[in-house]
Amino acid sequence: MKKWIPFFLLPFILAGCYTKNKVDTRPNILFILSDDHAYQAISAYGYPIGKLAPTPNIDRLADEGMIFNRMFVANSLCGPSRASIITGKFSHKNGFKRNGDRFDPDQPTFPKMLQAAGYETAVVGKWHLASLPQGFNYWCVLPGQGHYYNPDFIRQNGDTVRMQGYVTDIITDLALDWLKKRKNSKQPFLLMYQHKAPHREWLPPEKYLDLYHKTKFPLPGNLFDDHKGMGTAAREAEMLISENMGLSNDNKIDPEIVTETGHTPFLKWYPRAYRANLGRMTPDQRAQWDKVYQPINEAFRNHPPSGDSLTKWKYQRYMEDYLACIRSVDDNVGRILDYLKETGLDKNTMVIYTSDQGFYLGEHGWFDKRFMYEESFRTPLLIRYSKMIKPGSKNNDLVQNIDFAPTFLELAGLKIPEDIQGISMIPILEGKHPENRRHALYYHYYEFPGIHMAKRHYGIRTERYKLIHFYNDIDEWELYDLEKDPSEMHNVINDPEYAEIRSQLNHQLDSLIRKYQDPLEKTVVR
Ligand code: SGN
Ligand code: CA
Repeated sequence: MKKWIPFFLLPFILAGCYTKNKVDTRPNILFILSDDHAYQAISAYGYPIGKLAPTPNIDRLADEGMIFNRMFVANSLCGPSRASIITGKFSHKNGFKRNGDRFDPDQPTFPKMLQAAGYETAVVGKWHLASLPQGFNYWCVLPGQGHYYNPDFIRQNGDTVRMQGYVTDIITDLALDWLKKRKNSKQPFLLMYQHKAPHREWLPPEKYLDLYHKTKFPLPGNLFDDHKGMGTAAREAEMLISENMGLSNDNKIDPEIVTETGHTPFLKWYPRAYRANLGRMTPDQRAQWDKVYQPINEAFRNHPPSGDSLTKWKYQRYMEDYLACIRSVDDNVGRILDYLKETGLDKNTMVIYTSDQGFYLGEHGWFDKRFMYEESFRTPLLIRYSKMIKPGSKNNDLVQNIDFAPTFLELAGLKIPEDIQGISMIPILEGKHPENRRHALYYHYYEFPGIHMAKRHYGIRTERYKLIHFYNDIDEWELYDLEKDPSEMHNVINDPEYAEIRSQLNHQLDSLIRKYQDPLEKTVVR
């Protein structure tokens, strides 16, 4: 039977064909997410480490765009942070509170909304949300944390395949291949280019294994902090370089030498992890590894450091490997930025560089993250988009990772759904100082008990102060005056001089809890 198209529908059908053939000039979005990249380790931020281990390609985004000095996360942990980024919501709203939870992939996310509105979307690299990606035309992701050497990837057809090479290079190859394949596409794109590096256990690529072995990294002033000025949560956390960092898995000393020199692995699985990491290497990769690490092992065996010298030695080893991983991220970011330039895509692409949280590089004696203290709560953010952002801009507004979703939706000309909790950064990017900007940040961390034993807490950070409540197996409040005490060494919660401030902050915190509708399940013990 012949089907007749009703006459009144014809204009709509013709308009549909027309828009299909027309180039959609809305901006592209290249979202670069690294894992555990501390702002202290990006040279554009100007910290001493950045001078010794520069990141020239990431810095290009600061020179040509905007660098944010006050970018924070909603929950300083990988999975939760990624869930907040794609939903624009706090963990209690998107349901992903701890690593190990499963992200409900049926809920709305900004990639889904962009895809539905005509964007071509892709994600490559670390995903870490347990469920598989939705809302992407193309994806290829690492299972869980992924591996540095010869990593496995889950492909869209459901296969898991092992790819030979170094994870940061491979993720970049996948991103570039996708960009090249869609070269003649008329649609704008969203590419989420997400690195595993520089996540623990910091395995650098072959060519950078000894890159920083001759560099002496300055010790943070509070490397030997006893946390007496802080609180129980800081004292009981298991993230000390001195005690909880593994000589084998983290510092790359053979487990037999660890035992021989009178040390014990802090956790039973550390030697296993060391062997598993090395066990993935090809004979050639392994030979290059041994060439660099055997002399370090020998030196350790012959003159094993102890006490504070051991802590300093571990810190130095940690920085060498961590920063060498970052060097490779930076090189690969350079490859992508060069491609954008060569093809002219740079003009119509917003490029974002950020990390899933901050990281301790020895501050308070720690590695890892989780806490609402500055180094883990704050994360790097650099954005370049020449049509909107004045080159060389520096921003001090309080922004948070729940702000990405509304920013990208607004950029694409879409309506921001009412239930998104973030605020679009577009006015800030345009150089405005908008009235509705954030004056206080809310934070909530849940993963306790668990690895590193950082207790549950929530709190508020204003321009100057931070009030934190640690709960569940304790009930303790901490207050820091960030202007007088930027390193957060002195909890002034019981100082009568701060009584008035404390009650004001309490009040403000209550209103944030109400505003964001956090049910605060204080009684949950897992
Ligand atoms: C692993 C790490 C931990 C880290 C968590 C979470 N150990 O368990 O040190 O805190 O991931 O990191 S490792 O030796 O196995 O790497 S997150 O970035 O995924 O949240
Ligand atoms: Ca992380």
